[in-house]
Amino acid sequence: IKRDSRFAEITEEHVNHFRSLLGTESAIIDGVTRDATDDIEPFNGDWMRKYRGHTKLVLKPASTEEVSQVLKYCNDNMLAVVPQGGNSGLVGGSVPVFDEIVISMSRMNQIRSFDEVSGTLVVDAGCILEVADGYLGERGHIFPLDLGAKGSCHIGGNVATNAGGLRLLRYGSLHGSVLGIEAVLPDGTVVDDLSKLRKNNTGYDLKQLFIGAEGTIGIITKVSIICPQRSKAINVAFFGLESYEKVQEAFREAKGQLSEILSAFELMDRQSQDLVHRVTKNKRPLESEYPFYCLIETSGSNTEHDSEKLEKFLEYVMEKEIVLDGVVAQDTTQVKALWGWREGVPECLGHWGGTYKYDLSIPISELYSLVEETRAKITDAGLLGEDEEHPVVDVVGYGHMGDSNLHLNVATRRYDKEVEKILEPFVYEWISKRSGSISAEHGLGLAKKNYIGYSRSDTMIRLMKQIKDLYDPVSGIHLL
Ligand code: FAD
Ligand code: 2HG
Ligand code: ZN
Repeated sequence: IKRDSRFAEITEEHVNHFRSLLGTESAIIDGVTRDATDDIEPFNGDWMRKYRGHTKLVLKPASTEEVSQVLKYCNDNMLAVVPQGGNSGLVGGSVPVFDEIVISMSRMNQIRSFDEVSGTLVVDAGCILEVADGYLGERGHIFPLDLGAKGSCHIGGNVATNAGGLRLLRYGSLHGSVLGIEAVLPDGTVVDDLSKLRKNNTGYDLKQLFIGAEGTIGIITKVSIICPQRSKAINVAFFGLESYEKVQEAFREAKGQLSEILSAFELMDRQSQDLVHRVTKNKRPLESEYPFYCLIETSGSNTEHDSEKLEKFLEYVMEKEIVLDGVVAQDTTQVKALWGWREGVPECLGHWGGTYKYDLSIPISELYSLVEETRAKITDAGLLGEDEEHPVVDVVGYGHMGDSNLHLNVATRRYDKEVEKILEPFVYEWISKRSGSISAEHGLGLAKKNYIGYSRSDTMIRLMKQIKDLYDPVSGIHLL
């Protein structure tokens, strides 16, 4: 992809303007008039070490008013921007791949209000997810989203990507829990829809457009969100199973028997757990190894009731040989350790170099066969092996079984064109044939932007372009 030549190059005059606008020195990392190589570095990289940015200017506004002034000026002067939250995204959407100005939300990180009766939290977009959840924890509540990047991702970034995470099964999508949004359009207009109401059927629900828009129509500055009660009783179990058919049976039983207390049902294949083990060297949860593993979490309000339910469920699935072996965490340390085998997968996979990531949604019965087919293709091409000559370490599948969301990951020693040629468009075509989604929860970003047609019809893409044009007529259709 080429830089859009309609956009202006940044000059000293622009930088001086931003300096007068934002006031303090700490609000600007300036590589235009000064050497800021080290400071600017983190804003030009990404978590996967896959994308490289070339920004020379990072702006850190401290208020909605400042975001509005910055965007208006950039719009008037044809300066391209990219919003950046915690920069934990997995599709390259937050990286200034040309020379865009990074609008970092990191200084807008206050918790604005919390209503303990309704559970409504209002936060700035730059608030880190774990910080908000910690705050809620002290008040008996929980953030309705949890994911491995919680220590760095921002709530604004979560909403902009419509992140799914580990407990969507229980708490639903952000499209349901976000009650209001304040955002700034490219021309500086402040969209003041920071409602705290659960119900509001007065016209179009425009805030939904910003949820999952990945910053393409504006920058989210504040979010109001409904947060559930934190459960007193949390149990985590970890199982070994002999086949993907048994995994499906276990999921059906878990839904039936654990019903309202089931809060997560995660899937990991043997290959994913082997790689975690090779990196962490931690003691495995089960004595033997199995082709598949599941992690089940329950959360409820009554310890005795929950334990009884879980025990009955365990007895049943073991007796029917749906599950071959299992372990239940006995304390919070063990809960964390078991979750580590699931949450640690993305990080451990990156250990050898790079990972090709596919975040897919397809009907649950076919979910795993794509992993097997992909592994066979990579193996047949002679690309998978133990030594340096082979680019691929392994092909693994894991993910949010409860949401029919598979993460097909190909762990590699280096990003390699030959590997890529086998994976794409094969994976996208496979998904498209089954009317699935090529991006279930991570978004399009730069990685998937050209593949949207595999999951959306021409009509849907045309409607999206019309919305983009409406809110951002200057950079217009080029972003989609
Ligand atoms: P960034 O990466 O900074 O930005 C993401 C996108 O949103 C970019 O396009 C950016 O321009 C835009 N953006 C950021 N802030 C704003 C804003 N305020 N207004 C408008 N646009 C904005 N994702 C899941 O869905 N589920 C998971 O389980 C999950 N687990 C992960 C585990 C790990 C270890 C890692 C590294 C990532 C994981 N992710 C997961 C992906 C990622 O964490 C999420 O996409 C997260 O929501 C991104 O938030 P962020 O603040 O880091 O956003
Ligand atoms: C997860 O569920 C994340 O762990 C990351 O969504 C998935 O790295 C991936 O492919
Ligand atoms: Zn995920």
